[in-house]
Amino acid sequence: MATAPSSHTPLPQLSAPVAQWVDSVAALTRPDSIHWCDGSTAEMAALRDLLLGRQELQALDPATYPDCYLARSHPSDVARVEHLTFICTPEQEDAGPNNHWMAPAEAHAKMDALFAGCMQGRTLYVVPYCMGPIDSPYSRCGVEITDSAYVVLNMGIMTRMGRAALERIGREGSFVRGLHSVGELDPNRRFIMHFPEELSIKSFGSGYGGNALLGKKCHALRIASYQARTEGWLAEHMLIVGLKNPQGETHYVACAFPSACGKTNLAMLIPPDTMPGWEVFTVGDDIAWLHPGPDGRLWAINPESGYFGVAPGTGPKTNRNAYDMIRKDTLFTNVALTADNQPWWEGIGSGAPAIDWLGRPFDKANGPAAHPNSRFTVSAVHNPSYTTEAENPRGVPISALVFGGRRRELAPLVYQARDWAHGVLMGASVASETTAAATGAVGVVRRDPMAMKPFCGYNFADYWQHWLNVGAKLAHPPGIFHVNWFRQGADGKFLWPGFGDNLRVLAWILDRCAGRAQAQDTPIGFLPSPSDLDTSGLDIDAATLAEILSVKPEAWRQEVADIRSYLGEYGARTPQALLAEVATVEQRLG
Ligand code: GTP
Ligand code: SPV
Ligand code: MN
Repeated sequence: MATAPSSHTPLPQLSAPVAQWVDSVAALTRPDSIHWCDGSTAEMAALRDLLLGRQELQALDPATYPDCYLARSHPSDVARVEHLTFICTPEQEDAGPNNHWMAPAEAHAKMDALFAGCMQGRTLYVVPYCMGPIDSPYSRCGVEITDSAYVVLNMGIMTRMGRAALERIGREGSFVRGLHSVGELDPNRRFIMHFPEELSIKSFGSGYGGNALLGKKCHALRIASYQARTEGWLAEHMLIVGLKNPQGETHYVACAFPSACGKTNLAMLIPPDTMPGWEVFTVGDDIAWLHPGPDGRLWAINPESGYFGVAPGTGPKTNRNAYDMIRKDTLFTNVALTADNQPWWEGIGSGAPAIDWLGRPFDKANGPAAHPNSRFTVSAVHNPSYTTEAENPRGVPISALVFGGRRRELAPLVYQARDWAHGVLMGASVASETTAAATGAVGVVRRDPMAMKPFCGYNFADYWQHWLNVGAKLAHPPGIFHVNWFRQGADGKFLWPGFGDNLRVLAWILDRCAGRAQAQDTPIGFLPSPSDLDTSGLDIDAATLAEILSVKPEAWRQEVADIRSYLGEYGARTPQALLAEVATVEQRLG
């Protein structure tokens, strides 16, 4: 007879399948000791002290940044490594042209050779976690085995980590297996492998972010997107934000922007002074799991419980909520330091760097003081705009879905899809300049469909069909929109003020969903006229506003030709309905 788990039960007894897996991993990796994480405050403090003792963590000024710490990663290990990230399905076609692929047997052999004996002299941490509220039917659990105490600390902030997660695993039986070792941090012995059919992940050779915190991109996006397809839901690279208008109605919006393109900022924006009565509630800043509800609406949970946010650009004028939230209990990675031991990064708005992210005396000849992908890890409850709706097991109903990219040219400030299928094309067509969130060139425009290019765990063609199928199940689908905060003038300056002023665009979006706002019908979708946006008190001239709200037919004809050829790369699997949408836009452009 099954008995309810008690808080006195030793952790390994809560789930025999987890204990067996830990034994087999220990036999392969040969750690000196094994530590089952319970997620307690005392455990986190002990790990922090361990890292402080090893000088892998440094305390920041306790007067201005209490309980804040700096970690420096290996200089070659500062971002996701897309070229070393693989989807290992039996058939290469199922991973698709959007992924690097390796046959599962080959990938396991390669990884197991790297893992053999790799934890000698180290502690193996067993990290049980739950993605999503512990009591939500939409949440999914996993266990990460890692030899990095820094990873454990981060997972403790970013996920519901510890005993409660392991108890749920014990009840449910199934969990995602994530095996991680920092190895020697050698870029030539670094791989992030996903086995979606086995619900498992093997990651070796990196201790950074999305490569190493396996609950985040590896589980909650790559593995979850694969599961979501078979189960009828969506796992997306989206923030979730609630917006209460002055009339007191709250609507939730989910937005997919590529890495380092503004999700954290939009999720916690502060309304401009000229929009009194608006309130903003953050549900999530990076990942959304979306389910068609019995009421025909789309419902979203945030599987995470913290933020792993970009530090540069975070200042009191751009993102006051984030600036305030990272003043205590925050783990910083690869930021610079002031002479009085406070964290510093480009865009913080005060102070001066004394020590750069590599620990050298700052010299501007060496480039930015903080690494452009330096980050903060902080619990979501520290966000001034946090809402307990983030703990609602049902999630929140979504009124609008918004895609966006970072494009200095072409894409207007905002436009609306005519219907769901057109919106899926809009998502599939997202293009954006690459950023420092992944290693490689920065500022190169590439297609990043639904902001999922690095994160979709299967063939994009099948993914677009799945999006179409989900829409067909929704009696009340959200409106679909595209935004671009990043248009630049010839002088390289941004044409739109962005940040808090983005609420002006979100307000138009919600009014469109409510059937209240005007728009012009253009070949690419519905655009606001300048007078349709609330521009009171806005610092922008009429010509600039007209420019970012215009559609240039010749440039768009070229864009649509490029979209058609991009979709063609997916061959016969590309949904016909998507190609029909391309044909409609082509015809409207003439
Ligand atoms: P990931 O965590 O990598 O998925 O990124 P994200 O999408 O959450 O990006 P984030 O909000 O951290 O923004 C990345 C960078 O873009 C930061 O340097 C921001 O200051 C900057 N940024 C965000 N919103 C805006 C905006 O509206 N306008 C401009 N010009 N910059 C912005
Ligand atoms: C991203 O790159 O989209 C991130 C940071 O959110 S990481 O966790 O490193 O993936
Ligand atoms: Mn992200």
